[in-house]
Amino acid sequence: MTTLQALLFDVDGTLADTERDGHRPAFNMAFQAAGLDWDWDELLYGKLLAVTGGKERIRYYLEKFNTTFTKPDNFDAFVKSLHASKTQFYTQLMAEGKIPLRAGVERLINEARAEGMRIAIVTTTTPENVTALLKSTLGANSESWFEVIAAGDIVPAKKPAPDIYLWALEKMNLTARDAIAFEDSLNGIKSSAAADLKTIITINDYTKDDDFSQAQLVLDSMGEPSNAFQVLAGESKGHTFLNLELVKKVHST
Ligand code: XBP
Ligand code: MG
Repeated sequence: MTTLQALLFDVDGTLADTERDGHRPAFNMAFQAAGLDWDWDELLYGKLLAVTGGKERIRYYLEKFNTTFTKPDNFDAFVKSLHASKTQFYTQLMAEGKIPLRAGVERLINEARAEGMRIAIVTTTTPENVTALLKSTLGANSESWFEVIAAGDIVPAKKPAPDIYLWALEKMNLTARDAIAFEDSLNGIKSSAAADLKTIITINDYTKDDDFSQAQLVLDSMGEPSNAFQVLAGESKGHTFLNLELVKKVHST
């Protein structure tokens, strides 16, 4: 049996519910600032989440949901600048500290650090967004707790491709058997499973109906000692919240 050496955390939806109240409003603020009348409401945003990556999502919106928009000649530059503006609005929103970490996330990260477990971030979001979220929730130096921050355009093929997980594993000099992934979405589990990683899912409103049959354990949240998780699939082995002991048990099954 291989010993668990590292925890690989997705960000959006897993560490915090950033999509509905962070990314979505930031996109809308950028659209408004650019004089565009586009408005991504909660329902539409759920459909747009089929595509990961903000620039990719803007293109997908125009291909599938706003087909009458006349694209400017310099379309690539237009998307890039619109997305850069969205990143600015998003990091401002994070700095205001309105988005907390999900239940159990800080506790599990602290436990992992106390035990000397290696931790990393593996996400499709822009690196600045990760920095902003970590600073506002875990403190100014928290970014340094993570050995690798694999984010954004580091690999051209974003989740559901396995590339970002494979990149992080290579950087850490680990094989998939040495680590476990934490995800919240179909694109996330597709990516981690294709990288051969065992995966624990914590669902959210946008992902609760996704197919998580490739996951080892599916929970409504990581839970807390005073606030038990709900097990949606897999075995919680007598535990009522996700701690390192349960993570290790899941990894070894
Ligand atoms: C989240 C994403 C990201 C964010 C937007 O993926 O798909 O694209 O929605 O961020 P994950 P950017 O759950 O893997 O973190 O606009 O910076 O791309
Ligand atoms: Mg996610």
